[in-house]
Amino acid sequence: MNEFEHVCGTDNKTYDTSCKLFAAKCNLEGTKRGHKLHLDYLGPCKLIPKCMKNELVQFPLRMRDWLKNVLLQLYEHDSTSPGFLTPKQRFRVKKIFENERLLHAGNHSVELLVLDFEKNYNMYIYPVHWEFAQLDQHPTDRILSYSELAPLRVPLVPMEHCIPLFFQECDADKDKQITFKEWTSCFGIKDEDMDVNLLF
Ligand SMILES: [Ca+2]
Ligand SMILES: [Ca+2]
Repeated sequence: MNEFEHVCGTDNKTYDTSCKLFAAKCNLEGTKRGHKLHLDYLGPCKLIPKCMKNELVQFPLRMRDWLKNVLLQLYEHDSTSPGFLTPKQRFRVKKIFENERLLHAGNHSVELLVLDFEKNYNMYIYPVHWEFAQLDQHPTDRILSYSELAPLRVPLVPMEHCIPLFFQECDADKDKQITFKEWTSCFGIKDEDMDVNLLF
């Protein structure tokens, strides 16, 4: 059995493959346990350290920076072999790219990230919108369900132990879904800067 195929379920049990997990979920269909069983992260279940309050505060800062960097990388790939971004997206990222070159790329300290967010707030608006649109596809209804969040959380949880708590806190009304407004506000985007046009 390939170690890399193992997955950890939200019941904190290791399954040999994601198929086995979904088979278990199928077998439990109609039960509360089945309803609550999801793929938590890739790899066997392991002890994930508790996310501390100060780490949780830092998390959106690092996540925003990460989203921005992902977009900038796509932009660079797109410059040599087009197709990664639509012309509209390209135009938006171009502005970020030109500003970002003034900063030094790389691993920034939390203090620097806080400062950068205050100073270059506008640069972060689009990456937060972009990631929401990437995830909100099944269906596109401006709400993220647990399974829509999975592509983001599943590969990251083993490295980013604050992700589960972050999403829990993001879900301000605790209905197990993250609306567009909940998403933008947990990344520090002001209400007046929420723009549905940026989702296309
Ligand atoms: Ca959706
Ligand atoms: Ca919610």
